Amino acid sequence: MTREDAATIFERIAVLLEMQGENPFKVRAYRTGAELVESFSGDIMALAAENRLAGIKGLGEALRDKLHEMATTGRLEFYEELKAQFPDTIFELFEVQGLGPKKIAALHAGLGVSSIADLKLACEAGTVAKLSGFGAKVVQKILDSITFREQHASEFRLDQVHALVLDILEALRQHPNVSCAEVCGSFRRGKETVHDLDFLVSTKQPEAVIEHFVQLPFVVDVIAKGATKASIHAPNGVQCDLRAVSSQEFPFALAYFTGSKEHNVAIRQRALAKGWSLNEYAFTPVEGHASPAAIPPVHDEAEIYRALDLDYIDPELRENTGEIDAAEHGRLPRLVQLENLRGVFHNHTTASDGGATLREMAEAAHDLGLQYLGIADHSKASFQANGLSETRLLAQIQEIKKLNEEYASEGFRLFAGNEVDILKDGSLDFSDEVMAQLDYVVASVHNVFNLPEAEMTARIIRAIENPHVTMLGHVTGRLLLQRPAYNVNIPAVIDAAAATGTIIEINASAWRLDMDWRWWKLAREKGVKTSINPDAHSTRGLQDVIYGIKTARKGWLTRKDVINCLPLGEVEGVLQAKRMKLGVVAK
Ligand code: DGT
Ligand code: CA
Ligand code: CA
Ligand code: ZN
Repeated sequence: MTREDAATIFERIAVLLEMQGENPFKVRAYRTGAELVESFSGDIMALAAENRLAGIKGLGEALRDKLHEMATTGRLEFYEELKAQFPDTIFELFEVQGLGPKKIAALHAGLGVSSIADLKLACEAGTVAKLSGFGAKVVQKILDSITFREQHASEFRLDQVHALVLDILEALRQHPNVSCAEVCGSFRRGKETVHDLDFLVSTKQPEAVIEHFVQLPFVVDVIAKGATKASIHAPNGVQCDLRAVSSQEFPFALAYFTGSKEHNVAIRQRALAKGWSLNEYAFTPVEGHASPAAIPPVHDEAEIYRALDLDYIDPELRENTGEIDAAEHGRLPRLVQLENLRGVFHNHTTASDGGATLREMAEAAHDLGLQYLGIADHSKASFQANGLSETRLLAQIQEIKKLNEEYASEGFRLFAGNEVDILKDGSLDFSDEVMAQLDYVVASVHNVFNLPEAEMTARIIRAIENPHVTMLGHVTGRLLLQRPAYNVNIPAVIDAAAATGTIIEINASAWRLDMDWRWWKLAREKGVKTSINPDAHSTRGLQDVIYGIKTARKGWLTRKDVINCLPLGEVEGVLQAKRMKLGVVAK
């Protein structure tokens, strides 16, 4: 059993116990256990198998025994028995907005609702609205959430496919007959969600490679299989297509299957203008063309672009939104890369709703090679996330100062910040006096999502106008495939950020990727900077920056646009710049 499986089981136990009205401390223990198992820095399942878990903080005896059982037997009797009291589909209900354990328990006990399908019928029949604690408004919210999910039923977030992509590429590359293997399609273009995954190999023995692919251990079923292509389903339901081509065809197929379709259409037009037709296999002279240009040899994708008098276009830019013109005139941006990041802001610790302590987070960041870590736990209005009071925040600042004395000799630094709630009227959850003591502030909306656009926009702009608000957190509040963005006028927010020198984050959680890549070209033109923020709630969460990098690249951003590419020694000035500009600290 993998650590992810074990963590999921702990999380589900917490949910089921909560539904049964178990004592909150017991529920919390399983939830903390799940976080811990996910983010533990050693091989926790191996330790569990050997009964060597004693002394790990946050893991009591009951959970240690359960982990041991899972690591040695591959199952957990306690969970099996608990689960047997509910239908398997019960967990879907937790993905519906507005439903928590108490409401789900009431629906289950009162109406026998145990799946999203049941819930939809019960809402439509009017029986849910009659349950105590529900009402017409709640029912409407549930129905909206179900509709939104249905509209996105065949999409996957990056966190749902990322590991699978790496596993498949490795399995393909290990095959002796494969010379090159790549992932293409929307995944290669760094889209925030994908419908299916498209793989490509070059080989002289396509049939052997196709056979290998359809027999990979995680293949659930084979949708189609031919001599040079096949499609399968992976365990989470995502479809994976594979095509096999020769090495001469590979660059053409790679370009073609990377798309986007719109980019391909525009590129083919350019080829036609030279007298060539372009498909997934080659350039060929257009039949009957008066004077087709000579076709140069092509060994890689870059040579296809070169043949068309274009600079190489990174896959993330291939959306036909101006990249071809920029490539023609040598004006493509040099896109930011993961290696450029020097630190990260917006991270949570056990002080609010994170799973790792300040020190654990700092050490994890340091181990990743980062020079600094910004802490941004929740503020007091986010009580459901154990947000900090003024007293606890000031104590955390002191704790950070002490740790920094220790880290100074290692060239590492913690920044004291906070993710301060933007209240309904746009005022902030901490006073200016308190915020002035922080190195920086991330301001975010966490409640009252249903305001009309003008009101929500005014609320956010009011927060932006506060000189202590260094950056704006997850600007639209969307949860990909689960909750739509709230109504907000993004161009107006961008203008306000530009006028005040407020940074807009790219929240790198695969659930958010907010602000969306489609807005960044505008933001960049207006001079707005970003910070790629993992919003980490565990040490492992720090790695979500890989998703944020994709969004930044898709938004045409360079390292100069991303403040956390700056080294320690320079980034401090950027954190203070807005306060200086707005005159609350001396220049
Ligand atoms: P998605 O929907 O997330 O799977 O998005 P893509 O872009 O991966 O779309 P997919 O899997 O249907 O096709 C992969 C690529 O193959 C696509 O980006 C461009 C290329 N392609 C597919 N069908 C066509 C087509 O009819 N015309 C052209 N020009 N290209 C196509
Ligand atoms: Ca695809
Ligand atoms: Ca496809
Ligand atoms: Zn937040």
